[in-house]
Amino acid sequence: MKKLISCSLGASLALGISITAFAGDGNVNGPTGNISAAPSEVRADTALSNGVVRKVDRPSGMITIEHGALENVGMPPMTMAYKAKDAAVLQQAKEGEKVKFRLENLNGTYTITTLKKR
Ligand SMILES: [Cu+2]
Repeated sequence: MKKLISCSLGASLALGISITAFAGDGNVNGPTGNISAAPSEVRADTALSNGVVRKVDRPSGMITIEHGALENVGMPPMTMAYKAKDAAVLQQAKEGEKVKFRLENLNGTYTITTLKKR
């Protein structure tokens, strides 16, 4: 039995929903040849967001950032402390500075993976 997963619904996939288009147990007539190779809704997965560093807590590795909506993690505008991915990220952060940064949800922990002055 073959299952064909639809790849055309980028938005649904982005929400973590996989859609089984055909789950028949009959014959599937081989490759259809019309698989779209140009997803129309791919978001730049490394997009940076604007923010302002409000606080840097080096001992705990936390950076407080005031930011707008972060689409990739579904977060509305807020000021919140996030974990720095590593020492390099922590070192980039300076209180009061405007930055571009990338926040990702890594195993349930919101983590700043990239941060640079803008
Ligand atoms: Cu938040």
